[in-house]
Amino acid sequence: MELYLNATSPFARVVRVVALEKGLETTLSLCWCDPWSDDASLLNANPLGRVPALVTEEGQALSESLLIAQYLDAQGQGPELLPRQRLADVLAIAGLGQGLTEAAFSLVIARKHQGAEADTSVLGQRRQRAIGRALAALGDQVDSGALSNRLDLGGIVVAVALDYLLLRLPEVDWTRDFPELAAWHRAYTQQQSFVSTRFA
Ligand SMILES: N[C@@H](CCC(=O)N[C@@H](CS)C(=O)NCC(=O)O)C(=O)O
Repeated sequence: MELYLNATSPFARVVRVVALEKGLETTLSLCWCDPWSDDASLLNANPLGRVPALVTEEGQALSESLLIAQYLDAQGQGPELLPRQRLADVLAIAGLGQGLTEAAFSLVIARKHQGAEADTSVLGQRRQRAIGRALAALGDQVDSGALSNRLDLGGIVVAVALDYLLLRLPEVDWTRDFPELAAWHRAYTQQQSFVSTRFA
């Protein structure tokens, strides 16, 4: 299988962590690319020009990190990352994590294209409020035990989202504001699949 990715994409990192956890890393050929330069082979795999994109052994091209994760979960070995018995719980957490990544990513990209104005724009302010609320909700999930040390897609997406905030929006000092969430994140990202896919 071919995985199109770049080194700082949180969406691609989720897919890599899932592939490692499912014992599929040796079946993946990593195709590093720059999604912003209309890379021809990426566009061939994903006309939307976004990473991650996965081309399966059968030549089917998949896009959208969570859909790719679902596919890999069904293909690989080991415990299910989307366990049927806890499906709604896992998806609820994965949705919060994915939304957090999307809000952060959209702010980062807006800054890149519009500069400081991105932060004061109506959309930028909306994204910042969304980030704050998502962090508070995740803090509550740790307190209630819903976000635990169990390895599943929810935990993976959230842990990557939090790492992305540390990388791109360090001024969002969530480790200070949510110490329990920070402790959860520290422990969760000790797993080898996170260590070996650290943002470059
Ligand atoms: N919802 C998508 C988001 C993918 C995405 O936005 N990827 C970024 C890199 S982090 C990208 O390729 N951006 C290029 C573009 O938007 O043109 C997913 O979950 O895979």
